[in-house]
Parts: sequence; C-alpha cells; structure tokens
Amino acid sequence: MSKDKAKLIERDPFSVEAMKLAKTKLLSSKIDRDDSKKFLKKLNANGYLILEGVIGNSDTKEIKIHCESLMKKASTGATSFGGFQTKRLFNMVARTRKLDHLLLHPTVISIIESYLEDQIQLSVASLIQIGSSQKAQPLHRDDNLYPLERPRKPLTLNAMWALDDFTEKNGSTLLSPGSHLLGDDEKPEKGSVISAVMPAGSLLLYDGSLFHAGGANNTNTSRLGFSVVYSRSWLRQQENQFLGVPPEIAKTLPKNMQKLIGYWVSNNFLGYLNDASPARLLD
Ligand SMILES: O=C(O)CCC(=O)C(=O)O
Repeated sequence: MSKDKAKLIERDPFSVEAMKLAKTKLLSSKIDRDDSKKFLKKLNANGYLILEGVIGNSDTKEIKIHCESLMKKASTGATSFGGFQTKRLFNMVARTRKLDHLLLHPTVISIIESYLEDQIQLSVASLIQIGSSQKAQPLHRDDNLYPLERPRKPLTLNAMWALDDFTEKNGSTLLSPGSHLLGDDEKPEKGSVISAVMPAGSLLLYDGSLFHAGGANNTNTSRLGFSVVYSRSWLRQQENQFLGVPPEIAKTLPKNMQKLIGYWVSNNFLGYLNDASPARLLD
C-alpha cells in the first residue's frame, strides 16, 4: 500500500475511503480474481455454479477415506431438518489439515472474493454424510440468519465439495436456479428445483440466498460432501471459529488459514484485541 493511502487510513480509519482501501486486503491474487470473472455471469444469473474435476481422482479418494474415518465420530441428526439418517461433523479446521487446500483453493477464494466484492472469512466448515433412506430436507436459504431486507447484496457463498458422486438417487443437493433473487416473501416455483448432479471431485458453489436442500438418499450407500460457507468478513460467523480453533491450534496453521478463520482485523477496526491484530497472539 502506498504511503498516501496508509496515511489516509491512519488519519480517519472510519472514513468511506479508508473502508474502500481495506477491501484491497484480500486472500486471492489479482490475476486469479481477473480470471474468475468468467464465472460471475452464470453465478449472478443462476445463483449457483458447478465446476467438475476441481480435485483429481487420487486426491479425492484420499480425502474421502480420511473424512470417512473422521465421520465415525459423528452422530446422526436429532431433528428432521438435520436429518435422522444424516451425519454431520463440524469445526473441520481444528480437526484436520487434509482439507486446507480445498478451503483455500485459489479458484474458490478468487470466485468468492470477486462475487462478494469484499473481504471474506470462513463461516462454517462441515462434513455432511447423507445416509441411506434419508428424506429430502425442506428448501431453505442459509443467509436468512442475517435479517437484512431483500433485495440486498449477496452476503455469503457456499461451497459443496463432492467426495462421492452426487446423483439424483443418493441425495445430491437440490436447488432452485435463480431463486437467490426472490424477495423475502417469495417462494421458488413448484417444478423449478433441480438436482446438482456432479462426479466426485467436483465443486458446487451457491449463493446463501439460493433456495436449496439436501436431497433424498434412495440408495444403499451414503453421500459424503464437504460443505463450506464463506461470508463477508464483517458478519458474525455461523460457527464460532475462535472457540473452535483457539490460538494454540491457530498458531500451527498456515497464515492464510489464520486469516480465513478471522485472526486479523477487518475493515480497519473489526476484531482487534487491545488495539492490535489478534494475529499477534499467534507469533
Ligand atoms: O447436504 C447438502 O447437500 C445440503 C445440506 C443443507 O443445505 C443443510 O444442511 O442446510
């Protein structure tokens, strides 16, 4: 950052200009962000995007075997929304380093930063394993957690990594294309819902306002996905990352991961500790 810009922030860190400069502290490179713009038209119009083959077969297999062993600790849902035949495991940043390259994948991070046009953070990282005979979830909008009236700018973007083939039969994510643009009192049209079918190793990205749901699993095997929610950095994170990933663990993480989970100061003033960046606790 130039000296003039640094001075401007120092003189009036609450100014609109200073907030705009804060937006330059992103996790992706400009080259990657420029490249990601080719995806934005579809994402803006449909509210979702499927990218196939983002991770290779052997990587996908290795991650799946590792995650399946972690899932042994998980229990099935206690509510019909969570799914009585669905297992979830949360706080994945604290549990394993095998998913870091997915969480920080340059394609993902650059698309999200370009789409939201903002600094971002991790809100939730969880494994979702939809078991045999699980019924479909009701369609819902994840970002209703933030009760700001619509129409509004996008606040969050979800990434669903397919660790199994996602098929219509085994519970691939259901979604209603374009429904992210509906108003607060509108519902997606009947018959608009499609199944996000994709081979293992693919990625589904969708706006938090898109009506979606876990699909029904009518097979004898489970469907495993790594589900990640990213949000603008100035919103409260859905999963409490600072309790989930306390400084003793955060210290051991790559710098970009520390920043992704929130160990830094966003918009010049959000998240400081004793007037300094919480990243100082990690040095
Ligand atoms: O597992 C999926 O495909 C989506 C799950 C979901 O939307 C949820 O649990 O809120």
